[in-house]
Amino acid sequence: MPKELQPEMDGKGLRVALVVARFNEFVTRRLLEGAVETLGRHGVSDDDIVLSWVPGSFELPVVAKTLGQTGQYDAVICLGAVIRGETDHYNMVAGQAAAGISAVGRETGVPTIFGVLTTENMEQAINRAGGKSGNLGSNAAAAAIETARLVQAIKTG
Ligand code: INI
Repeated sequence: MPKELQPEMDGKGLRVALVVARFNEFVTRRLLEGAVETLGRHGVSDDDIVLSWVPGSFELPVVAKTLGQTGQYDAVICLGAVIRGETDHYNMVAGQAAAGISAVGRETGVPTIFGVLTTENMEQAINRAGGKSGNLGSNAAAAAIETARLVQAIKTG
């Protein structure tokens, strides 16, 4: 049987950085609430969470990278809401945020979580930010804990 690495969903002692886009703040505040609630439920202390706001989702990667490079965090969670408008600005912002956040994780080695909603309209966004379709911020927090613990387990052998 293979030796399976099974990260515990225990957040105690984990240091987590949250980066949140102010654009569509009505939605992103709810993502933030979901993330903080889930981190706390899994044992992450308030004292071990830092929060940075950025203007929009496009700015998430550069701040996530700066945080990751400090070596002070076990995970960085990026939260944003990109809602399709009249122009193709949506595609640019959503695509660059996704590619940038993905690159940050690879470059820093720090789990960097994509908690950016991409929806056709505000109603869909609200549904997925604590409404009837759950809360992506909460999912992002759970992904951060699991991935951070897995990385630790791999490093410690
Ligand atoms: N930023 C978002 O987070 N969501 C959006 O829906 C959005 N739209 O549609 O424009 C958005 N634009 C701002 C962008 O993220 C940058 O802050 C801006 O372009 C300055 O670099």
